[in-house]
Amino acid sequence: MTTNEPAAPSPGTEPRHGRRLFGIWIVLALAADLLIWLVWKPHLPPGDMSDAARHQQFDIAVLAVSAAPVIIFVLLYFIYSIVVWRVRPGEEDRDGEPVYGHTKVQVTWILGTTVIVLWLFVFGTVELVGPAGAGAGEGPSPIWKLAGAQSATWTPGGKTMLDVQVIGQQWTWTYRYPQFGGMESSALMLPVDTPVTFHVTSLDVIHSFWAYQLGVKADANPQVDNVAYVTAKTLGSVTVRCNELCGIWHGAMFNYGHVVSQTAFQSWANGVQSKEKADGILADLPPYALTYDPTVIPQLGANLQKIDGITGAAGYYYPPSDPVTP
Ligand SMILES: [Cu+2]
Repeated sequence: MTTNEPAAPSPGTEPRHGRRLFGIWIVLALAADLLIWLVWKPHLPPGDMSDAARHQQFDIAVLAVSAAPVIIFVLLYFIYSIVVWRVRPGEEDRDGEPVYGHTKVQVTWILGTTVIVLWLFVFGTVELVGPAGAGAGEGPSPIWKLAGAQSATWTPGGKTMLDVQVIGQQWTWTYRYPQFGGMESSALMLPVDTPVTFHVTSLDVIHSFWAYQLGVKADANPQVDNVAYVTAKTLGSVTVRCNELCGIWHGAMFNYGHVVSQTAFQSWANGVQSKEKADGILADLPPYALTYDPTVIPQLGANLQKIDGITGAAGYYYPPSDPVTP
Protein backbone atom coordinates (compact mmCIF):
# COMPACT_ATOMS: atom_id res chain seq x y z
CA MET A 1 0.00 0.00 0.00
CA THR A 2 1.51 3.31 -1.09
CA THR A 3 0.84 6.63 0.62
CA ASN A 4 -1.16 7.82 -2.43
CA GLU A 5 -3.89 5.25 -1.94
CA PRO A 6 -6.69 6.34 0.41
CA ALA A 7 -7.32 4.03 3.28
CA ALA A 8 -10.71 2.32 3.41
CA PRO A 9 -12.74 4.22 6.00
CA SER A 10 -13.27 2.29 9.17
CA PRO A 11 -16.38 2.91 11.32
CA GLY A 12 -14.26 4.56 13.99
CA THR A 13 -12.68 7.24 11.81
CA GLU A 14 -15.81 8.14 9.76
CA PRO A 15 -17.08 11.65 10.68
CA ARG A 16 -20.63 12.04 12.04
CA HIS A 17 -22.18 13.03 8.70
CA GLY A 18 -25.72 13.28 10.06
CA ARG A 19 -24.74 15.65 12.83
CA ARG A 20 -22.60 17.71 10.44
CA LEU A 21 -25.41 17.95 7.85
CA PHE A 22 -27.90 18.95 10.54
CA GLY A 23 -25.56 21.67 11.84
CA ILE A 24 -25.09 23.26 8.40
CA TRP A 25 -28.79 22.84 7.57
CA ILE A 26 -30.15 24.50 10.70
CA VAL A 27 -27.95 27.59 10.18
CA LEU A 28 -28.88 27.95 6.49
CA ALA A 29 -32.59 27.25 7.10
CA LEU A 30 -32.82 29.82 9.91
CA ALA A 31 -31.04 32.44 7.81
CA ALA A 32 -33.33 31.80 4.82
CA ASP A 33 -36.49 31.94 6.95
CA LEU A 34 -35.43 35.19 8.61
CA LEU A 35 -34.70 36.72 5.20
CA ILE A 36 -38.07 35.60 3.82
CA TRP A 37 -40.03 36.92 6.80
CA LEU A 38 -38.23 40.18 7.43
CA VAL A 39 -37.06 41.25 3.95
CA TRP A 40 -39.26 39.54 1.34
CA LYS A 41 -42.69 39.41 2.99
CA PRO A 42 -43.56 43.16 2.69
CA HIS A 43 -43.00 42.95 -1.09
CA LEU A 44 -45.00 39.79 -1.73
CA PRO A 45 -48.16 40.04 -3.89
CA PRO A 46 -50.93 41.09 -3.75
CA GLY A 47 -49.87 43.66 -1.14
CA ASP A 48 -51.76 44.72 1.97
CA MET A 49 -54.64 46.84 0.70
CA SER A 50 -57.45 44.65 2.08
CA ASP A 51 -58.06 41.95 4.67
CA ALA A 52 -58.07 39.27 1.94
CA ALA A 53 -54.86 40.65 0.37
CA ARG A 54 -53.13 40.72 3.78
CA HIS A 55 -54.08 37.11 4.45
CA GLN A 56 -52.77 36.09 1.01
CA GLN A 57 -49.48 37.90 1.54
CA PHE A 58 -49.17 36.23 4.95
CA ASP A 59 -50.03 32.81 3.45
CA ILE A 60 -47.39 33.08 0.72
CA ALA A 61 -44.78 34.12 3.30
CA VAL A 62 -45.69 31.24 5.64
CA LEU A 63 -45.58 28.73 2.77
CA ALA A 64 -42.18 30.10 1.70
CA VAL A 65 -40.91 29.81 5.28
CA SER A 66 -42.21 26.22 5.39
CA ALA A 67 -40.70 25.29 2.03
CA ALA A 68 -37.26 26.88 2.37
CA PRO A 69 -35.85 24.40 4.96
CA VAL A 70 -37.01 21.47 2.80
CA ILE A 71 -35.45 22.89 -0.37
CA ILE A 72 -32.26 23.76 1.50
CA PHE A 73 -32.06 20.22 2.91
CA VAL A 74 -32.39 18.66 -0.56
CA LEU A 75 -29.76 20.96 -2.10
CA LEU A 76 -27.43 20.63 0.89
CA TYR A 77 -27.58 16.82 0.83
CA PHE A 78 -26.94 16.91 -2.93
CA ILE A 79 -23.89 19.17 -2.64
CA TYR A 80 -22.58 17.38 0.48
CA SER A 81 -22.76 14.03 -1.33
CA ILE A 82 -20.86 15.36 -4.33
CA VAL A 83 -18.14 16.95 -2.20
CA VAL A 84 -17.70 14.45 0.64
CA TRP A 85 -18.78 11.11 -0.83
CA ARG A 86 -17.42 11.52 -4.34
CA VAL A 87 -15.26 8.76 -5.81
CA ARG A 88 -11.61 9.66 -5.41
CA PRO A 89 -8.79 8.39 -7.67
CA GLY A 90 -8.16 4.73 -6.95
CA GLU A 91 -11.64 4.16 -5.49
CA GLU A 92 -13.37 3.38 -8.79
CA ASP A 93 -13.80 -0.33 -8.01
CA ARG A 94 -15.03 0.16 -4.46
CA ASP A 95 -18.68 0.43 -3.55
CA GLY A 96 -20.45 1.58 -0.41
CA GLU A 97 -21.75 -0.87 2.14
CA PRO A 98 -25.26 -2.15 1.30
CA VAL A 99 -27.86 -0.80 3.68
CA TYR A 100 -30.78 -2.92 4.88
CA GLY A 101 -33.14 -0.76 6.93
CA HIS A 102 -32.19 2.08 9.22
CA THR A 103 -34.79 2.69 11.92
CA LYS A 104 -33.63 6.18 12.83
CA VAL A 105 -33.69 7.44 9.21
CA GLN A 106 -37.03 5.74 8.50
CA VAL A 107 -38.75 7.10 11.61
CA THR A 108 -37.36 10.60 10.98
CA TRP A 109 -38.60 10.50 7.38
CA ILE A 110 -42.12 9.32 8.27
CA LEU A 111 -42.47 11.80 11.15
CA GLY A 112 -41.04 14.71 9.13
CA THR A 113 -43.30 14.24 6.09
CA THR A 114 -46.37 13.62 8.29
CA VAL A 115 -45.79 16.83 10.25
CA ILE A 116 -45.28 18.86 7.05
CA VAL A 117 -48.45 17.54 5.36
CA LEU A 118 -50.65 17.94 8.48
CA TRP A 119 -49.30 21.47 9.09
CA LEU A 120 -50.10 22.52 5.52
CA PHE A 121 -53.61 21.01 5.79
CA VAL A 122 -54.44 22.77 9.06
CA PHE A 123 -52.89 26.09 8.04
CA GLY A 124 -54.62 26.08 4.64
CA THR A 125 -58.01 25.34 6.20
CA VAL A 126 -57.68 28.08 8.84
CA GLU A 127 -56.64 30.64 6.23
CA LEU A 128 -59.54 29.68 3.95
CA VAL A 129 -62.11 30.23 6.70
CA GLY A 130 -60.47 33.25 8.41
CA PRO A 131 -61.08 35.97 5.80
CA ALA A 132 -64.44 34.41 4.79
CA GLY A 133 -63.49 32.47 1.69
CA ALA A 134 -59.95 33.89 1.26
CA GLY A 135 -61.11 36.42 -1.36
CA ALA A 136 -62.61 33.85 -3.72
CA GLY A 137 -66.23 33.41 -4.78
CA GLU A 138 -68.26 31.01 -2.63
CA GLY A 139 -71.32 30.69 -4.86
CA PRO A 140 -74.81 32.03 -4.08
CA SER A 141 -74.93 30.82 -0.44
CA PRO A 142 -71.54 31.26 1.22
CA ILE A 143 -70.46 28.88 3.99
CA TRP A 144 -68.18 31.46 5.61
CA LYS A 145 -69.84 34.85 5.98
CA LEU A 146 -68.14 38.16 6.66
CA ALA A 147 -69.38 39.94 9.80
CA GLY A 148 -71.53 42.96 8.99
CA ALA A 149 -75.14 44.08 9.22
CA GLN A 150 -77.44 43.81 6.19
CA SER A 151 -79.41 46.94 5.38
CA ALA A 152 -81.35 48.47 2.50
CA THR A 153 -79.32 51.67 2.85
CA TRP A 154 -75.68 52.42 3.55
CA THR A 155 -74.30 55.32 5.56
CA PRO A 156 -70.74 56.06 6.75
CA GLY A 157 -69.58 55.17 10.24
CA GLY A 158 -71.55 51.99 10.91
CA LYS A 159 -70.76 48.33 10.33
CA THR A 160 -73.34 48.01 7.56
CA MET A 161 -72.33 45.75 4.70
CA LEU A 162 -71.98 47.46 1.33
CA ASP A 163 -73.43 45.39 -1.50
CA VAL A 164 -71.78 45.73 -4.91
CA GLN A 165 -72.93 43.77 -7.91
CA VAL A 166 -70.06 43.09 -10.30
CA ILE A 167 -71.22 42.58 -13.89
CA GLY A 168 -68.89 41.09 -16.48
CA GLN A 169 -69.69 41.34 -20.16
CA GLN A 170 -67.73 41.14 -23.38
CA TRP A 171 -65.57 43.14 -22.77
CA THR A 172 -65.92 45.36 -19.75
CA TRP A 173 -66.88 45.45 -16.08
CA THR A 174 -69.64 47.52 -14.53
CA TYR A 175 -70.70 47.81 -10.89
CA ARG A 176 -74.19 48.20 -9.46
CA TYR A 177 -74.94 49.59 -6.02
CA PRO A 178 -78.36 48.36 -4.78
CA GLN A 179 -78.17 50.54 -1.63
CA PHE A 180 -77.94 53.62 -3.88
CA GLY A 181 -81.05 53.07 -5.97
CA GLY A 182 -79.38 50.34 -8.06
CA MET A 183 -77.19 52.89 -9.89
CA GLU A 184 -74.53 51.43 -12.16
CA SER A 185 -70.96 52.64 -12.60
CA SER A 186 -68.02 51.73 -14.81
CA ALA A 187 -65.59 52.41 -11.94
CA LEU A 188 -65.37 50.27 -8.82
CA MET A 189 -65.61 52.69 -5.92
CA LEU A 190 -65.33 51.32 -2.38
CA PRO A 191 -65.29 52.93 1.07
CA VAL A 192 -62.37 52.06 3.34
CA ASP A 193 -62.87 49.92 6.49
CA THR A 194 -66.27 48.72 5.29
CA PRO A 195 -67.31 45.08 4.89
CA VAL A 196 -68.21 44.60 1.22
CA THR A 197 -70.24 41.82 -0.40
CA PHE A 198 -69.54 41.38 -4.11
CA HIS A 199 -72.32 39.72 -6.09
CA VAL A 200 -70.37 38.65 -9.17
CA THR A 201 -72.31 37.78 -12.30
CA SER A 202 -72.11 38.01 -16.10
CA LEU A 203 -74.30 39.08 -18.98
CA ASP A 204 -72.91 36.67 -21.56
CA VAL A 205 -70.04 34.19 -21.19
CA ILE A 206 -67.89 33.08 -18.24
CA HIS A 207 -65.54 35.79 -16.99
CA SER A 208 -63.48 36.05 -13.81
CA PHE A 209 -63.52 39.17 -11.64
CA TRP A 210 -59.98 39.85 -10.43
CA ALA A 211 -59.53 42.95 -8.27
CA TYR A 212 -55.79 42.45 -7.90
CA GLN A 213 -54.86 44.79 -5.03
CA LEU A 214 -57.92 43.68 -3.03
CA GLY A 215 -56.95 40.00 -3.29
CA VAL A 216 -60.35 39.11 -4.77
CA LYS A 217 -60.81 36.65 -7.62
CA ALA A 218 -64.26 35.19 -8.37
CA ASP A 219 -65.86 33.60 -11.42
CA ALA A 220 -68.50 35.67 -13.22
CA ASN A 221 -71.06 33.28 -14.67
CA PRO A 222 -74.28 34.26 -16.46
CA GLN A 223 -77.40 33.74 -14.30
CA VAL A 224 -75.25 32.97 -11.23
CA ASP A 225 -74.81 35.10 -8.11
CA ASN A 226 -71.26 34.37 -6.97
CA VAL A 227 -70.60 35.97 -3.57
CA ALA A 228 -67.13 37.16 -2.51
CA TYR A 229 -66.17 39.31 0.47
CA VAL A 230 -63.58 41.98 1.13
CA THR A 231 -62.81 44.78 3.56
CA ALA A 232 -60.48 47.43 2.12
CA LYS A 233 -57.94 48.62 4.69
CA THR A 234 -56.07 51.44 2.97
CA LEU A 235 -56.93 54.14 0.41
CA GLY A 236 -55.65 53.67 -3.12
CA SER A 237 -56.28 52.49 -6.66
CA VAL A 238 -57.46 49.05 -7.71
CA THR A 239 -56.96 47.34 -11.06
CA VAL A 240 -59.77 45.05 -12.15
CA ARG A 241 -58.99 42.46 -14.80
CA CYS A 242 -60.82 39.58 -16.39
CA ASN A 243 -59.00 36.40 -15.42
CA GLU A 244 -60.72 33.95 -17.73
CA LEU A 245 -60.31 33.83 -21.51
CA CYS A 246 -63.67 35.16 -22.68
CA GLY A 247 -63.24 36.15 -26.33
CA ILE A 248 -61.10 38.16 -28.68
CA TRP A 249 -60.85 41.32 -26.51
CA HIS A 250 -60.32 39.44 -23.24
CA GLY A 251 -56.91 41.08 -22.84
CA ALA A 252 -58.52 44.53 -23.02
CA MET A 253 -61.14 43.69 -20.40
CA PHE A 254 -59.94 45.75 -17.48
CA ASN A 255 -60.84 48.90 -15.64
CA TYR A 256 -60.04 50.65 -12.42
CA GLY A 257 -61.40 51.38 -9.01
CA HIS A 258 -60.60 53.40 -5.95
CA VAL A 259 -60.79 52.85 -2.24
CA VAL A 260 -61.82 56.22 -0.77
CA SER A 261 -62.91 57.56 2.60
CA GLN A 262 -66.43 56.61 3.70
CA THR A 263 -67.76 60.16 3.30
CA ALA A 264 -66.13 60.59 -0.14
CA PHE A 265 -67.72 57.31 -1.20
CA GLN A 266 -71.13 58.39 0.02
CA SER A 267 -71.08 61.71 -1.83
CA TRP A 268 -69.79 60.01 -5.01
CA ALA A 269 -72.53 57.34 -4.84
CA ASN A 270 -75.27 59.90 -4.13
CA GLY A 271 -73.95 62.04 -6.99
CA VAL A 272 -74.03 59.21 -9.55
CA GLN A 273 -77.45 58.12 -8.31
CA SER A 274 -79.02 61.58 -8.74
CA LYS A 275 -77.36 62.13 -12.13
CA GLU A 276 -78.61 58.78 -13.43
CA LYS A 277 -82.06 59.56 -12.04
CA ALA A 278 -82.11 63.01 -13.68
CA ASP A 279 -80.99 61.59 -17.03
CA GLY A 280 -83.55 58.77 -16.90
CA ILE A 281 -80.89 56.06 -16.86
CA LEU A 282 -82.07 54.56 -13.56
CA ALA A 283 -85.55 54.06 -14.97
CA ASP A 284 -84.08 52.27 -18.00
CA LEU A 285 -81.97 49.85 -15.95
CA PRO A 286 -83.60 46.54 -15.11
CA PRO A 287 -84.77 46.29 -11.47
CA TYR A 288 -81.89 45.21 -9.25
CA ALA A 289 -81.70 41.44 -8.95
CA LEU A 290 -78.98 39.00 -7.93
CA THR A 291 -78.47 38.12 -11.58
CA TYR A 292 -78.61 40.66 -14.38
CA ASP A 293 -81.32 40.64 -16.99
CA PRO A 294 -79.62 41.70 -20.23
CA THR A 295 -82.81 42.10 -22.31
CA VAL A 296 -82.97 45.86 -21.60
CA ILE A 297 -79.47 46.48 -22.97
CA PRO A 298 -80.46 47.56 -26.53
CA GLN A 299 -82.93 50.16 -25.18
CA LEU A 300 -80.44 51.29 -22.55
CA GLY A 301 -77.73 51.63 -25.19
CA ALA A 302 -79.99 53.77 -27.38
CA ASN A 303 -80.79 56.11 -24.48
CA LEU A 304 -77.13 56.41 -23.50
CA GLN A 305 -76.27 57.33 -27.07
CA LYS A 306 -78.87 60.11 -26.96
CA ILE A 307 -77.54 61.52 -23.69
CA ASP A 308 -73.88 60.96 -24.00
CA GLY A 309 -73.14 60.95 -27.72
CA ILE A 310 -70.44 58.66 -28.99
CA THR A 311 -68.78 57.96 -25.62
CA GLY A 312 -71.62 55.67 -24.62
CA ALA A 313 -71.85 53.89 -21.31
CA ALA A 314 -68.17 53.90 -20.41
CA GLY A 315 -67.87 57.67 -20.70
CA TYR A 316 -71.13 58.24 -18.92
CA TYR A 317 -70.63 56.21 -15.82
CA TYR A 318 -67.12 57.25 -14.91
CA PRO A 319 -67.06 59.45 -11.86
CA PRO A 320 -66.80 63.10 -12.94
CA SER A 321 -63.66 63.60 -10.92
CA ASP A 322 -61.28 61.24 -9.21
CA PRO A 323 -61.98 61.54 -5.45
CA VAL A 324 -58.49 60.29 -4.56
CA THR A 325 -56.59 63.07 -6.30
CA PRO A 326 -58.38 66.40 -5.68
CU1 LIG B 1 -63.86 38.33 -19.60
